[in-house]
Amino acid sequence: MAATTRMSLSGTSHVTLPPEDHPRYKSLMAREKLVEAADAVARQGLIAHGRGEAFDYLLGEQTCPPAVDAIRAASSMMVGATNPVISVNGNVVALAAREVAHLSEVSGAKVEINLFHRTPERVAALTRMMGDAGVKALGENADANIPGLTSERAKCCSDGIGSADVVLVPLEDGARCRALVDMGKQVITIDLNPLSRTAQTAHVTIVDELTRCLPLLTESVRVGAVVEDFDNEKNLQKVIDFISDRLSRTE
Ligand code: PTJ
Repeated sequence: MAATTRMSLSGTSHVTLPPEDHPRYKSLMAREKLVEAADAVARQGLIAHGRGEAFDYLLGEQTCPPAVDAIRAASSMMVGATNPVISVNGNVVALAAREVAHLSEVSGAKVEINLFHRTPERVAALTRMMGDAGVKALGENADANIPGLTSERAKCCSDGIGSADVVLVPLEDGARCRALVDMGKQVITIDLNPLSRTAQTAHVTIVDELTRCLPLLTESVRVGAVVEDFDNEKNLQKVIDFISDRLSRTE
């Protein structure tokens, strides 16, 4: 099937979309979603997405066995939390607003728009997008700061991240992840790069693609998985071994 000119995802313009039988259809449509949400996604987010794509190639675009273990550990942490919060940024909302909404519903976690490149316009746009997915997200009335960070990226809500015991921060910047850990939060991240500072700093790092991982995490929360002996450092090493094995077998 050839590429077609079709109505854009938002229905506001015509764009050339990949044919549905294109081998990279899912990946190309993810790019399309980010481009469509251009006002809400930071330009830097497009670069971050490209880095993620490269790591996903190395993983074979699949949820690897260590990621399955990390998903179970993360869900156990969320189930045991008193005040869990899902922190979302531009990329996360553009790619997975519905999946976040579902996880929030099943886990009881609040959702907070929490941005690195924060502007009132972006927070408002992302709040609307989460609203369209059925979630009343926190973030617009940020009244607290994440200690150790300066400027707009420090802002958060006292009834959200400020008072959370467990925070899920997909696609997070390393300094902000470190600041959340230093606040005493239990931090879960989803990050395709097992070598990133965020991956190395969080308590549970799920090395998997966001949209592939969220439904698995939601299901694991639903069944109430209990994991008591998770070692993030060892798990990351297993991911690196998984990638190395794949690469050494590639002809
Ligand atoms: O919307 P804002 O203003 O909060 O900004 C968001 C970005 C993503 C720009 C900001 O948080 C940032 O700069 O992030 P980093 O430091 O580039 O880290 C993003 C990490 O997410 C990188 O390690 C990528 O490999 C990874 N990543 C990118 N896309 C995906 C991903 N991990 C999982 N699934 C993805 N789809």
